[in-house]
Amino acid sequence: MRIMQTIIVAALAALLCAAAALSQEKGKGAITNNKFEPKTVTIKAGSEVTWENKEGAHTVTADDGSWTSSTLTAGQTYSHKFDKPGKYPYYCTFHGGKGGQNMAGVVNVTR
Ligand SMILES: [Cu+2]
Repeated sequence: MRIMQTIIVAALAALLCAAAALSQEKGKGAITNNKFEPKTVTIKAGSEVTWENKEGAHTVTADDGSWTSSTLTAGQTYSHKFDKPGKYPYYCTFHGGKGGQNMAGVVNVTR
């Protein structure tokens, strides 16, 4: 199951089980040590990605400004649903920049 491969944080396993029970595919990302893990998350169109902030204060902000979280502190999550296939680069406004600078990642949305 491809979505399982995006999980790198054991603590999210319980959440994954809950998500797997739903018909909609979900993507997960963790925010740690001033980086997004994994840097690229691949999901199917119509799916949602949830980022969980493990430490520090960060944002998840689209390069094109079309969506953004508020400032997330440790333990907070942010979710965004992606309806159309494509590559959606994002970054942290505190530690990264547009175009993949430093603290940044990509959501790859497939059909
Ligand atoms: Cu940050």
